[in-house]
Amino acid sequence: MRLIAITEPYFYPGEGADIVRALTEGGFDRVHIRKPGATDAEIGRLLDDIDPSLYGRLSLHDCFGVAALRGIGGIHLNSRNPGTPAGWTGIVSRSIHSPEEIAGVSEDYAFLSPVFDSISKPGYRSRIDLASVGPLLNDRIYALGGVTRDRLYALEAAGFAGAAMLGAAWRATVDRKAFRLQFISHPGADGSVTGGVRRVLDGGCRWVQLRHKDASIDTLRDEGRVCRDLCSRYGATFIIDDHVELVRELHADGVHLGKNDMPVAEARRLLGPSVIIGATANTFDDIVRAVAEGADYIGLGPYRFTSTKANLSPILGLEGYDRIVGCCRSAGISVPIVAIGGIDDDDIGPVLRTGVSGIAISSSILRAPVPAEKTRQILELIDKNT
Ligand code: TZP
Ligand code: MG
Repeated sequence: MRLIAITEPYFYPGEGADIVRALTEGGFDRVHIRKPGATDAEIGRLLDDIDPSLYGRLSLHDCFGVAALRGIGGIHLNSRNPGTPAGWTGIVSRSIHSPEEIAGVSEDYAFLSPVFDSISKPGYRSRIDLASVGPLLNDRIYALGGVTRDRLYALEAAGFAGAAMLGAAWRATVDRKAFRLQFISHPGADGSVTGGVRRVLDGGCRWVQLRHKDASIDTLRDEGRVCRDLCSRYGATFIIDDHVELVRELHADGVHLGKNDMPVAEARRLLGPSVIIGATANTFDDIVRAVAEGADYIGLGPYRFTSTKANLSPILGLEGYDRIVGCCRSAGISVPIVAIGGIDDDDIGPVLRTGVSGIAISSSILRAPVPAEKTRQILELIDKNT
């Protein structure tokens, strides 16, 4: 089964190195550089960061002149660039969107999409039936749309010659088990957040968000270093609240952004696809927007009133979660959602039954006499209810 990676539509720092890694260590046979609206100079700068010995394994979706000039192996035809340029002797591929189009493919290969509901285009649902497409397929048809590594076997069995991945090729994977309990830090009596982090990790929590609202950047940097070390030791996911500028420096796994923080799309372009970006939402529309901008998970809340956060959005309650999670399901949005805000033991079962994937907690853990023990109990409650 041949494997192709398609780039994210935007440029980001370090992308050339990611493409090299995909071709040399990631198991990909080819990389398609798809950058709608990019200039020749922008594509040229990306190519400068890639060893020319790999150029034969690249295809360009735009700037075909650059492909000819730089000795790129392939071009991919699309509505922006529908024709093969005169004199082109390299590989040619294109996209098709229904099994009926397979017979008309005369190019070297074609992507048939969407074979699954798309990861990168929320709401782009599949209408292709894997069980019946087999007899129509030939050795030039690659599956595209919602492809992940754990779906490759099914695609091979269906008769596809290969598969193309976009989102799954580059994006961070949210550890679903770790996601089920997220600790939101809050300063203790000593003014520091790190004591609480130590205790929840000891209790088995494997997802920590460093949140310290009034701390200076220097304090955050110091606390962040401690949290990074602790999370690495316990194999926990480490997320920084608000501070996009600290993510690279502290080697955090991700950042959590609220409505008054840097927009998700802007953070995505600065940080690239492999950093987890979480977004706060209070409505279904917030979720749609955040996912379209590239959020990997959603913090949906508040569940009820809490003094941990100032300027709370309207309280959602169980009814709010029911309604919003239902809207996500109907729209084909499968991004993991964590419920947040004043959640206590008795809420865990009912909140999880609305369909959210995790629970984020601060005060009910920190106020417990033994926070590590409380963490263990909450994890047990979560596991009993999922
Ligand atoms: N966002 C919405 S509520 C909240 C945040 C950060 C605080 C959650 O803490 P607690 O103490 O569990 O309500
Ligand atoms: Mg914030």
